[in-house]
Amino acid sequence: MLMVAVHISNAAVYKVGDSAGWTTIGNINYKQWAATKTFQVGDIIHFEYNAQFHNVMRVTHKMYRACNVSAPLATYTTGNDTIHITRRGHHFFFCGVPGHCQAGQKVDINVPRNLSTTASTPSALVSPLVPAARIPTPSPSKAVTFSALKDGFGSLGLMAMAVVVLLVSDSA
Ligand SMILES: [Cu+2]
Repeated sequence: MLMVAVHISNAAVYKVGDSAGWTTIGNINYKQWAATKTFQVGDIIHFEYNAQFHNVMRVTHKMYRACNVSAPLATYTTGNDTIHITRRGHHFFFCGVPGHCQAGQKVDINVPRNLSTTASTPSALVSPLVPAARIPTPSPSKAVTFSALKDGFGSLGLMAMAVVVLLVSDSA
């Protein structure tokens, strides 16, 4: 449950093309646009465009490279589409109107697979040198140790430890 909260707090909304939006006008370099962003799971990709002239198709890498509009994985046509990023890896989109993909109206939203989602957490807390198995787990036989820990670290320290346990198990 804590992880969900962490992800929501880190989620961002990215408007593709920024103020220009999703268009063929102005030769916007969507590759450059995407390269300046650090996408994460939980983020929202917002395509804003004139639905009379454009659309959004999510496609495979092969279709993306070839601008092949014949079998999109998904098609969005409202002109105000929000797409939730729910997993890591590449997410390929282009405009399915003939000629638009070839003209550069295509974008690859890449959520790095090994990106730490804990950039805002002090690095000492997420050191990969601490194996998850060696973090003490509370059990009846260790109740004394555990309460001593609690007294030593205070509730904030315990919360931080809980976060570490969750993060380590998440990235494993
Ligand atoms: Cu278009």
